Formats: sequence, C-alpha cells, structure tokens
Amino acid sequence: VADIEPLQRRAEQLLLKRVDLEQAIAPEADLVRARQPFSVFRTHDLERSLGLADRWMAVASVRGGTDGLDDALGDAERVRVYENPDLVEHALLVFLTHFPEALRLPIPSLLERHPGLFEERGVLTADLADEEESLAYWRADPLANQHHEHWHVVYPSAGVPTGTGARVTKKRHGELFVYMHQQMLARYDAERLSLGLARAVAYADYNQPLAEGYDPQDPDYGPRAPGRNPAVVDPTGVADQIVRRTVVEQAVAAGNLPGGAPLTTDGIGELIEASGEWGAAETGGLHNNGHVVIAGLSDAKEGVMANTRTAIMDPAFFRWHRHIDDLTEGQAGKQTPHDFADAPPVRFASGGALLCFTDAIPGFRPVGPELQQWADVRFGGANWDSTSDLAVTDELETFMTKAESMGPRPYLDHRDFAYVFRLENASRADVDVTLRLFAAPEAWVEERRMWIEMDKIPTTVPAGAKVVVSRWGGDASVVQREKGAGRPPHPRRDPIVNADGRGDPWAVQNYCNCGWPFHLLVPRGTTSGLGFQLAVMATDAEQDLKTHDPNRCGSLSFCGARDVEYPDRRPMGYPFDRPFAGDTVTTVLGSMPSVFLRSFSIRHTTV
Ligand SMILES: [Cu+2]
Repeated sequence: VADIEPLQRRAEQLLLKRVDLEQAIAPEADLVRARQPFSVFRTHDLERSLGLADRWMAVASVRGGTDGLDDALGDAERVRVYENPDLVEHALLVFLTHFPEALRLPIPSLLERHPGLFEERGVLTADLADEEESLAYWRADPLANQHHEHWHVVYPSAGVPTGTGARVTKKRHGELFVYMHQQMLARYDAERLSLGLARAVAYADYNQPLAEGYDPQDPDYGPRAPGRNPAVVDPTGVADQIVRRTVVEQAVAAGNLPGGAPLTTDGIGELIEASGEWGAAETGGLHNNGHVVIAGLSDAKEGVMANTRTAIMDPAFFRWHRHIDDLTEGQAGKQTPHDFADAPPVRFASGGALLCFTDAIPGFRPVGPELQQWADVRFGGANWDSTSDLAVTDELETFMTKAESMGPRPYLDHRDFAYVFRLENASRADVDVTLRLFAAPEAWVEERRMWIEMDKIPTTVPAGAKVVVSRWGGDASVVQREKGAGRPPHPRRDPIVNADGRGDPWAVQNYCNCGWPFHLLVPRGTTSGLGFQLAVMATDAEQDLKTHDPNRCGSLSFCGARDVEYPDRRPMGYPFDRPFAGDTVTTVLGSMPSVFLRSFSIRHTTV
C-alpha cells in the first residue's frame, strides 16, 4: 500500500510546478493544442478539463485508497507534459475537491500556485489618474480571488464529475450562482462608496467601448487598453451574445424558460451560466461567453477575465456582473412580496443587537464558552436593559495590514468583533429561530440588492424566556471557516488525516476553503466613519433550516454542505430576494417585532 506522505508531495508539485510547454517533448499536434488558451468559460475547454477530473476519479476508484491516489497522480503526471497547464490545474482542483479520498492531499493556496499575480508592485496602469487603481487592494486580494476560483471549482457550471462519466448538477446551483455574485457586487459597491467612487455601472451595450482598461502585469495574461470595443474586435462574438441576451430578456418578459418551464431564479441562473440543462445549448451561457469576449479584448494574450482565479482583478468583471445581475433582477423584481405571515413569536429587546470588540471582552477566545458567559452576565438577567460595557461599540474598525501568508502586499482587515442579540419569546412553546444578519450602507438601505449578508445563526428561544445570543464574527456563515477564519489568514488546504491515518469520507473539510475571506467581512468604511444599517431578522427555523452542524466548516451561505441539499429552504438572500410590499424596505422591516434594525458606522483607521 502506497504511503500518503510522498503522495501529498506529488500532489503539491503537480500544482506548484508548471510544465514549460516550450521545453516539452511530445507530438507536435498535442503541443499545438496545449498552447491554445484555456478558459473554464468556454464549454469545450471546460468539458475537456472536467473529463480529466472524471478520469482520475475513475482511475483512483479501481484500486482505491492510497494505491488509487497513486494511480491517479501518475496519470496526471503523464498527461500534463502535453496538455494545457491551466486545463490540468483546473482538473486537479476539481479532483482534489470532490473525490473523498483526495481530502488527504493538500491544495496549495492560489498565492503559492501563482505568486507572480500577487507580487509587490506600484500602480497597475500607466494612467496615474485611474481611480480604479484605488480598489486594487480589494480586487487583487489573494483570498478574494481564491474564493472566486474555489466557488467555481465547487460548482462547475457543467456539473460535478463522478468518475463514471456522469455529472451531478447540485440543487439550486443556478440560484447560488446568481446570489454569490450578487453578494460580491454589493460588497464591491460598498467598498467603492468607502473610497468615494460611483457604483459599478452595468456593461450592457456590447457595441459600446469598454472604458476601463486593465493591465495585470503578468506574462500569462494580456493587458487591455481603455476604450476597447468588442463590436470592433469580435463582431461575430458580439452578434452571438446579442442573441443570447435576447433569449434571457424574452424569458424574463414571458415568465418562461425557452423550453416553456416557468422561470425561476434557479432557472435563469442556469440559463445565463450554461449550467444544468443549458450546458450545451447555444442559447445559454450569456455570462460565460461575456467573460470570453471581454478577455479577448486584451493584446497578445487573453485577459484575466478568461480565468476564475484572476477575473475579479479586472474592473470589467464587476461591470459585466452588474449587467448579469440586472437581467436576473428582471425575474426577481416580478416576485410577489413576502407577507412574513410565518414570522416566529419572538421579539427583540430594545438593545437587541450589540456590536462588541473582542479585545475588550475578558478571556475571549474564538472557540469556547467565554463569550457567551460574559454576554449572559453583562446583558442578561438584571442587565437586560443595559447596553453599557467597555467592549460595546457603535463603530467597527478596519485597517490595512500585512502577513507572510498573504504575500507582499497590504490587505484589508478589521478589528475583531462579536455580536450580542437579545430576544424574548412570549409564547408557551420553545421556538427554534434562524437569525439572518444583513448590513447596507445608510445611503442605500432602500435598495434590496445592496444589502450584504453578514451571518446566519441558528438558536433556540425557550417558552416565555429572554435569551442572550452571542456570536463571534469569525463564525459568520458567509466566511471561510476553520483555519481560514483566523488571523493571519490561512489560505492553504492542508490534508485531512484522522487518528487512524485515513481520510474521512464524511468529512466536509474540502469545503473549508469555500467562503468569503474573513478579513474582508467588514467593508472598508471611511476615516471619519461611514454610516451603515444592520438588520437582524428572526425566522422560524422549522420552516427554513435544513441542517446545521456546528462542526461543519466552509461557508454555509455560499457553498451549502457537501452532498446534501442547500441548508436553507428559503430563497437565497431572504428577505431581500424580492420586492417589499407597498412601503419601503426599512418601514416594512421596522414594523416587525421579529426584526431589529440599528445603525452603526465603519471607520477606516491608519496606523
Ligand atoms: Cu464567478
């Protein structure tokens, strides 16, 4: 039986040492093909990559265990000398993420795999007046990019390979595609607001020049000059895209998918991303092909938009996704408002949601009972109405910092904080609730799509009881869990080995790398403090929460859980997933006892 350690080193080398195709010895025809650019956004390329992952799963299953891994890695080592390195890398990531036995192998971080993308450098464009540069710290954050790359590995648009040639499209894949990207946009725009920049504007007319240029200063990607026009560079591609856009617009107008099925958020997501039944359809894939068309505007080589590991570095990513989000909003905006008739019989106390700096909480540890014990003493019982404590704040703080595990550039982080909620249940039955936390800049609270999901917390409020619920920010449902939620960030996936030395097929650890980076949980804010609203809604967990395993890791909100249904039955983004009845967002929410609204601010500090 093969030893695991050498296999771990080999998996690492496969991802860290790229083959130089100029030096490779292989049939010329293979090399010509391998030198073609690769993009997961091209159906044919993705199919070939997922085909490889499927083959390694099949190979590894024959002998099973470490011997099976030995065989699969051997095959990968043979294939890579005549195959496109990006195609092989993507296939390896899919194999390592989805094949249970491969949990025992490490996945080096994006920063380790491609350090050149994150080197220390000055401004990225020659144009010093380029205001987009001020957001480079955020768009080129190594873990934000890794999050985006990893999400698309966990949710391949053409489905997850199984080792049998068959693919599995996860439930609610299309809805999650829409929601995850919508949340990235809300966060991006909050960051822009922090820096005094206008929101990302949809790139919706493909016959117009794309004003923003982008130069990644990386030999693997071509730079794009400002003002490139896709209709000039790629008229055929644009004509096809206009057809695809029309298909989406007609589906929204008719309320039906092209096949006649009623339109849902999941359905429109699948149509636009070419996932599920739209995988091979020429009419689908507006989103994917948009990535390809924009990547094609660069000189010499394709731009960063061709690859999920780099796409969000480009301001064009957010303009393109704003357009995609506007199209899906056509569907979401037509939904009947929620009537909230199923709200649970709980109400928040007057100081229902407190923010506390953990460095001012005696004995605080991220894991352990100290936080809850402190919260019970300070804010429970006789202190039910108290909001005074040294740790309590109305202002969260962010700052720029550096760490070896994050590469040479400074990155945004925040002063560690926790929430304390106070709820009472006047009914005569215990109630299980889900606390849904969202935040939005004060200026945009009436716009549903600008609310940023912060957390989703299961708790129980016993009959007739008043409860204090505490929650550390690092436990947020949106962030990468386990080691990832520490400081400094730990972007690498380490092998999972149990006491018996074997990988645990039931472990959900391959999802640990999934989720928004913890250090970017709080938007930047301004030096004088930027106003935000926090909304906490308690919903009836009987009606919504499918699973909540406290031992799980990864992001419950953005990755769900391995091999089970998405853990929340409500529409993603609930209650902001559809219009509010009659009044404004804050009037509706403010009138509900099961919702707590409060203002706070975010101050960016400089040392
Ligand atoms: Cu994406």
